[in-house]
Amino acid sequence: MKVKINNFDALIVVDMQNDFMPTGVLPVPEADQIVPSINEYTKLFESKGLPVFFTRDWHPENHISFKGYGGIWPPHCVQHTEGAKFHKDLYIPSDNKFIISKGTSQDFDAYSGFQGTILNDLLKERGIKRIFVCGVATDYCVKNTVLGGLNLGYQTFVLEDAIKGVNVKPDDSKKAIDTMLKNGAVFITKEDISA
Ligand code: VGL
Ligand code: ZN
Repeated sequence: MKVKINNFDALIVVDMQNDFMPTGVLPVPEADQIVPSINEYTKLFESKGLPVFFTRDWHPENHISFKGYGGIWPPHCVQHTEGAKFHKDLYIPSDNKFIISKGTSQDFDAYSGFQGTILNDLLKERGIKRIFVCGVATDYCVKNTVLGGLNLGYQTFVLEDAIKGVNVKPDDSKKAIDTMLKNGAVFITKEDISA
């Protein structure tokens, strides 16, 4: 398939934070290996003057998703900690980029970058019609951001060569991919993009 990037496209990079890297507290296997691929996509969008949105988990230290506070996860991506920072090699453009923090209230969790954020408003304001999603984790925040984008009416592409799953159960990522496909997401790689 050939996809030509146009002026109504935006890139969304999901949760490429230290705590989700293989050495982090909530490791997504091989998450660090997609950094170069994500950087290529970011530079492509930047070179066309298109916006890039970086979501991040940004939890208070007593967040509802944490073990001991009603949730299932070890404490992760606590606001202002090293673990919440983006991977050190993740390329962040100096202009036309937006950091979207989610899960910022103690009593509300957000797997989707659209939940409780201004992401949809920022996209709409810019006339964005299509979103291209990459990052981690395939089976949680990537999946929910993609489904959110589809429900909000965006044509949604998943960048297959720039996602990784956590796979709490071994086939979680596979199931997530099936669900995204069923809901209308289109999976592509760099080879499919014609600049
Ligand atoms: C995520 C688990 C908990 C994710 C966030 O970014 O996919 N997963 N919080
Ligand atoms: Zn989280």
